[in-house]
Amino acid sequence: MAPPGDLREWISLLEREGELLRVSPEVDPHLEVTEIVDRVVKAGGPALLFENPRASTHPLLINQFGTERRMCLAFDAESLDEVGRRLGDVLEMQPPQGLAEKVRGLKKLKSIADSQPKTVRGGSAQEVVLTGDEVDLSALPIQTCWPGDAAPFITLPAVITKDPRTGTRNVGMYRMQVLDERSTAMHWQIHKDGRADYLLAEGKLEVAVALGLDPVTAYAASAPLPKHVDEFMLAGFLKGEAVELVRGKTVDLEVPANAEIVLEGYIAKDDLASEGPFGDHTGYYTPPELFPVFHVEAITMRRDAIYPSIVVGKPPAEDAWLGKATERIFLPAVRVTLPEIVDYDLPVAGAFHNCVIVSIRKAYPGHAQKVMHALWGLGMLSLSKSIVVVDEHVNVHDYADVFFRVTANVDPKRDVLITEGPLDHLDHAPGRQFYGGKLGIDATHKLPEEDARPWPEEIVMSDEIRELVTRRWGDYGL
Ligand SMILES: Cc1cc2nc3c(=O)[nH]c(=O)nc-3n(C[C@H](O)[C@H](O)[C@H](O)COP(=O)(O)O)c2cc1C
Ligand SMILES: [Mn+2]
Repeated sequence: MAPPGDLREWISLLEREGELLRVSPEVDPHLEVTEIVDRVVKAGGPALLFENPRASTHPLLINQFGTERRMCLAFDAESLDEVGRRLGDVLEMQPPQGLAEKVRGLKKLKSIADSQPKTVRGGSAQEVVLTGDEVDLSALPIQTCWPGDAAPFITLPAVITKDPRTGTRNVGMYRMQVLDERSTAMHWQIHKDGRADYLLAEGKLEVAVALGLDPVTAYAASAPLPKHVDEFMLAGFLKGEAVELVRGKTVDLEVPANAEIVLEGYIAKDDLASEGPFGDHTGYYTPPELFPVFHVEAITMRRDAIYPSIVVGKPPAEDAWLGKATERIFLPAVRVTLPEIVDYDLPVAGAFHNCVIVSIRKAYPGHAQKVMHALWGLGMLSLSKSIVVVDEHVNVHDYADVFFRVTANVDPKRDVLITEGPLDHLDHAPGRQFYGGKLGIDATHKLPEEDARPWPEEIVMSDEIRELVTRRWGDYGL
């Protein structure tokens, strides 16, 4: 088995696994879908295929990523850590010893070579081609998610651009507010690669937006890769099969051949519109702000195209597992820089950028602070507002245990670091946008050089007694 090849295969797989329900009554993409999905997500329920969204002929797929199990099905993996290991394996490649290792090494090299996207002549994404006056975004069942939202928003797109200097592709997931039948806003936040491409462009930047992809490629659009790395390559690597691309009909960009829907067009320099409010994953509405306008010049589609959507809002929402996938998949990559990291957890309730809990093999005084500073300098983790560091044996996913360490092991005067730096674009708490305070909490055991008294021993039962009680458990009549 391999991860699903396109959205249709994914839907069939979900259906076979009892992970998808078809909803046939007419349902309104204006708010009604959100309330249904919110209840289903919070109950750990299935993906939903709304077959008759109001005022559209396109079915709407939602909650495809809403549980850990579906996320694992998407990657065809037992666990998300297994997906991370696939990546870690190639990141940690060493010169092979002996024949067996050499063969394994070659396989890994092949998997990297095969991950390069390949251009094919045609694809189902272009079965229908609409241009000029035929372009009409209102034909799609685009959701207005929350009552205070400014308009309908496309929420699960893969936005494709090229760096005007180098030609390197970028794929990112950025919400798009519908402005009229043929234009949307493009919510390129200040730290993102798509925005960098836009800022580098003189005049116009061509843009293509793919909707309705196989789940791994859709996930890859949300992955925090360095700017020069093509997200389609990551998708190919994780799928074990190259992403197939076709040339756009009206733009000099390649788009996934298997997409359900593709929007082609351009963004012109300094052509901005007020975007928002939008009820975002922070749990609050983001206020109106100027963002670039995307002019849609062509729409290509599969016949009977299915429109994909996601609702974000107060956590937990469907995007929780997209975020958790990134957390697990990128752990080995974080460890390349910081091998002392045992594990980390970005709590869903912390909207991912608000809090990182990290466990380390502490080896020297100031080690926790070193890790905090390194994380504050590492990719998108640099936006983390607070970092909690615990010792290696603490389970970072057990928030009660973490709370115990934070309260028991911390002298607030000595172990709390308050500094400042860049913050998430959407963080409403700091006095200024983009920049503000950072909190580091060192909840590790303290060394004498860190101005601590001899650290007490933690209470742990001896192995001998534990084994004895396990052995005798049946005798106690408990
Ligand atoms: C459902 C969802 C919606 C997102 N919406 C936005 C958005 O509107 N703007 C944005 O800058 N990032 C958004 N993100 C995060 C980006 O997709 C993520 O940072 C990605 O790495 C951006 O790609 P880039 O690094 O190539 O810019 C969203 C992520 C998800 C999962
Ligand atoms: Mn990128």
